[in-house]
Amino acid sequence: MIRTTMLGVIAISGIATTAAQPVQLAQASATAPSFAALDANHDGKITVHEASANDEMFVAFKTLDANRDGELTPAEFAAYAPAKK
Ligand SMILES: [Ca+2]
Ligand SMILES: [Ca+2]
Repeated sequence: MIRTTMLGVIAISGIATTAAQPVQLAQASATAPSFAALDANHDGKITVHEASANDEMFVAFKTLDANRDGELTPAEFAAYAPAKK
């Protein structure tokens, strides 16, 4: 069966490609986003919606929003210190 053989080759090459690539995704997600990067509309504040673009930021949002107005100012954002390993 030619079809079966081809599927086998694709599966094997797929595994080889995955193994050859270094793990970079975890490294990228550990990088803290900048205030400017999160402030999508550049109004000087980060809303929950803007923070949701970054999983870690979204989780930290409630803690960082010191005055609980639903927005992060640069001063509030400055308290954000993601765990570094
Ligand atoms: Ca904004
Ligand atoms: Ca706030």
